Amino acid sequence: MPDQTTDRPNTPLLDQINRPADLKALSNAQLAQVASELRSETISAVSVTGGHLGAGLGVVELTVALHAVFDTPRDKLIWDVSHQCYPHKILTERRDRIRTLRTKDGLSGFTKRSESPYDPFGAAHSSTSISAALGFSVARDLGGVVPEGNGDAIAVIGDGSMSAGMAFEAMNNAGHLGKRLFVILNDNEMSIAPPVGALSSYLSRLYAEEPFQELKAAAKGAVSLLPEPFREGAKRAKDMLKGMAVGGTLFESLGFSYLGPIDGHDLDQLLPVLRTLKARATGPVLIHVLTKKGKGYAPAEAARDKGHATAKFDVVTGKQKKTPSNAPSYTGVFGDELVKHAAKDDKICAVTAAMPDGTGLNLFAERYPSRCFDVGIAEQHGVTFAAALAAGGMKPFCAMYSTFLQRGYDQVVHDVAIQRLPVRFAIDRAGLVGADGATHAGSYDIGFMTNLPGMVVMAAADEAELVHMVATAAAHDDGPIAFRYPRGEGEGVEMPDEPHLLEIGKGRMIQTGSRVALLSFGTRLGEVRKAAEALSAKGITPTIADARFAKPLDREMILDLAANHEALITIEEGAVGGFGSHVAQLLADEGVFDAGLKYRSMVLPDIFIDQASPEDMYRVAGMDAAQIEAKVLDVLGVATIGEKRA
Ligand SMILES: Cc1ncc(C[n+]2csc(CCOP(=O)(O)OP(=O)(O)O)c2C)c(N)n1
Repeated sequence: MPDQTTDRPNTPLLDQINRPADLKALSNAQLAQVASELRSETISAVSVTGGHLGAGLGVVELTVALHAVFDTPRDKLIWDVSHQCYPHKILTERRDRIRTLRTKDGLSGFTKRSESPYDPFGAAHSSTSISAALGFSVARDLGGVVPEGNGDAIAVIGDGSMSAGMAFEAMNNAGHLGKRLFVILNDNEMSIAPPVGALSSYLSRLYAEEPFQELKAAAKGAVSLLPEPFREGAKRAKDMLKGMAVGGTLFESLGFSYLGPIDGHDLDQLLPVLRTLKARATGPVLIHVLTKKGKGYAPAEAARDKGHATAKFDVVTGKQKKTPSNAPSYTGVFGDELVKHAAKDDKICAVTAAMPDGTGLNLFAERYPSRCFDVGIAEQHGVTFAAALAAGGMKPFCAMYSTFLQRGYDQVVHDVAIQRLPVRFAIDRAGLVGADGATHAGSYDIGFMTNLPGMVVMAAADEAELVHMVATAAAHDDGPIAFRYPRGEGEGVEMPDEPHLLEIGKGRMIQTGSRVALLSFGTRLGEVRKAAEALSAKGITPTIADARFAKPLDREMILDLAANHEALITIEEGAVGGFGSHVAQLLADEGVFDAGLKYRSMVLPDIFIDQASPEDMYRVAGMDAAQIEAKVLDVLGVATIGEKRA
């Protein structure tokens, strides 16, 4: 549990706000005061929990304004990605638990339906909010019934998230349906890294224009309908009309009324605009709001990523409290190795979907900018783009987190696998990831990649193995190949001087024992070794093997293990339907079970595991060393005293 006793900011007015409805009675000036206190409270909370700081600080005023004007939870406020939701959580009856954010049994770092009625739609992957808001609007108009009632739907989406295809698919549909719907484009000129692409330049052009382009109504002379700041006489009206002619045409052509850009830190602009729109809008409206990521906290404003994600920190100095690492991170090892290969082979190129730092491609981008592509939050496009890079004779590494690769799955099937194109998938954050929780768990890629004909699927057991796998992937030109590795630091193993090429579909023996064989795929190997040590103290020496490949399987090794042991246990950091399922299929097809082999498969359980430390999450999953040991004792029929059977 985070320390609850650290200095708290002085928040007299915020202390009186128990729910969003309490904001209704406050003047604009008092709301500005609430915003200021809310900012301090957010900084204070994140300093003890760590987490997403910059995005929340950027929407403090917007959060206050939305809750002051709209009637949540009847009105559905939907935060895209929802990494900016901490101020929203503080205002919506969760302030007492805000210092448990992202911890075991604490508040989620994202919006979550099961957590609060004020979170009508959960998120964590980007660009879903407009689709969700449209769904709520249509449900409302069709008479859908929910306990809180169905009012307005408001999506708040960042400029980074707006670059994804889904956002445009939703706007296209919303413009066509013409339902009353509010989309707030929170434009802070940042994604995690600076945003890329033509949309970002388009938005920059919009705010280079005069402020306050107005709704169509303004053009028709209905200026008196507008709130006070819009009635500032002829010049303002002229500017508005002038702005209208150039501003927001992209959104208007999609069927939205466009309003903006307005200063998202100025409640005197936000409140009247939102009040007017709430009173008058009939169809879909896009409100373009300019904000600053990290606003109001100097260390965040000054940081390269504007305080996107932070460890716990000291509020006064902004210094983060990071535990020193003993081994290189898997991400760093991948990034470094790829740069080495790129130096020797000018066909190697790299694709990231808005995560240059997160995937370790930043160094590659610096050294070989013409061969490194940040496609924005656009995994589907990124995968197809990589497929065509391969078809065009390049050697693309498509580096994505397991959880975000899910977005590009049809493209993996249709554009890469069916065409047997040699795209190299570097799958980061494989397995359980900790504080980001279930939405970010990399649980499914073993299953969904091994399903595909012709796909080679590897998992690194440690950072040295990752070195070999990068080399193996670079050399593999026959078809697609994927290698997965977890979040965080490696095992601290000795690193090879030179990588060597792994034979496709061949595993390696780690230790030869008897009675039971433990066949590991990926980084559970460390826990398997620990379990084996504990077992040898009990007189059982298991055989240990590292499969390296889930596809193609090392049939010879697996059948040999099966033939020479009473029991075989597979273990992997993935859901059912992955490595173990393929092994079971092989054993069944070969009639091995007919001869009585005891087979067990340790996979992630069929539940979504809430956030906690990765160690805690693996304990919940039943996959730590003690639980592996218990599984062995269980399968061999050795009684375990005082221990629950795994
Ligand atoms: C599909 C998907 N890909 C990648 C991410 C990782 N990610 C989380 S926040 C973020 C940046 C979002 O930028 P923006 O929408 O502008 O919001 P800001 O953080 O600037 O407020 C990214 C890339 C994600 N959440 N979902």
